[in-house]
Amino acid sequence: MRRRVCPRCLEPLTAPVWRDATGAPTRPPVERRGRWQRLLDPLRTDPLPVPTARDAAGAAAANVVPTCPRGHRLPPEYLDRPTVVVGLVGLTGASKSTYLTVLIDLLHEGALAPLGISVEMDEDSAARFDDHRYRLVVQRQQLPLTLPLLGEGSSPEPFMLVLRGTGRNGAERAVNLVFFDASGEQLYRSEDMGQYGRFLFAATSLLVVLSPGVFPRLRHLADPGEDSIGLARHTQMVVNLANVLRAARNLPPDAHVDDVATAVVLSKADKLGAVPEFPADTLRDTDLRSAPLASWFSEVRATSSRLVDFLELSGGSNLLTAALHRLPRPTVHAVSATGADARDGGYPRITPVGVLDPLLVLLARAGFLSEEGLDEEEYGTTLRGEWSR
Ligand SMILES: Nc1nc2c(ncn2[C@@H]2O[C@H](COP(=O)(O)OP(=O)(O)OP(=O)(O)O)[C@@H](O)[C@H]2O)c(=O)[nH]1
Ligand SMILES: [Mg+2]
Ligand SMILES: [Zn+2]
Repeated sequence: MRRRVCPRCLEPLTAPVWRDATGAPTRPPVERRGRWQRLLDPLRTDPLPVPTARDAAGAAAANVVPTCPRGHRLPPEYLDRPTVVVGLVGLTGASKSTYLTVLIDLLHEGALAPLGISVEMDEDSAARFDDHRYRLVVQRQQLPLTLPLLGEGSSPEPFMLVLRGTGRNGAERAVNLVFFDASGEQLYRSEDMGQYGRFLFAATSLLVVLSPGVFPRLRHLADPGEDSIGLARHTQMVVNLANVLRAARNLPPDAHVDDVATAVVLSKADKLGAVPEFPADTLRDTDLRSAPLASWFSEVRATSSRLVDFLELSGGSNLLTAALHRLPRPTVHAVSATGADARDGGYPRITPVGVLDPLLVLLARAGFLSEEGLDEEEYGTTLRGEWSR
């Protein structure tokens, strides 16, 4: 079972603390308790049971809400669902915020509907998200750089979503999907990762965003400031990230991490159209209506290795070696969030391509979608199974 954490302060959650309208801790407003139960209470050593939907309904009526030990309000029924914590990692200007804004917008527009999955967003996240969306998608302006955090041990405010679908047996399944988008400036030094990247300790899914302009042979595509960052710093970022993941689990530096998956996103791929070596057909949208997910996934596996070849050819061998060997279960994806370069602060249009794939893979790795097609062995077994019939 995954460790449950408060999405705001990342404190572990075993049982929520219930609070009244003034914020004072109070009892969960469950059914009336008999004298015997009250007498037995002090003898209890097991943690309080996780509240059910009925408790939550009662609580809402009584103006009592479940919170984490530090008093952060939890979304309704948060603890009833497993949580997928996605951490975005990438240096300044990599396209983390732009990609995430476009991705969440597509989710809202029903991108997962062909899989029978609906998406809701927590009220508080929705208000913050709307600001980003309005600026990028409606006004077609560049997003501002994400501000670095000040307080040590803090984390950026997450975007919290709930995905609901139907499992194989017809039962409803739901998952909390929590995204953390930090400032690239604080994702490079290992001490900063420890101080401002606490979400990385709780992350089960990683989106590592790399801009083409940072690769030596693609330097002519760099946005202002990007070419001065240097590829070695990106490699260092990947190595530090790999160390943080293992440290969070008390594992030695080269240990296998089995509960995390990584999607490496080659962002701004719209710029790569004019690069002759770029395998242009790897930049495409997954049409979930035209083919089953498993066949998209075996294609993802193939495009991923072609993209690795391309990036190695572009001078990224060291970076790719670090990412593929040290980050858990990596796949590489070509993505364009906006479809075009910004000119004078504005995009001519917003036409995203390939944005959904990395998330689909991460959701499969986290167990919310079937992983079929993603791994060679698994595909091989299916084939062998067919042949032996
Ligand atoms: N051509 C193209 N440019 C993009 C795309 N996404 C982002 N950019 C450019 O890259 C700039 C930086 O993008 P951001 O999303 O702010 O980068 P970030 O990774 O969030 O950066 P920090 O918040 O500083 O860590 C944007 O202002 C655009 O100029 C894309 O899909 N295509
Ligand atoms: Mg940003
Ligand atoms: Zn909290």
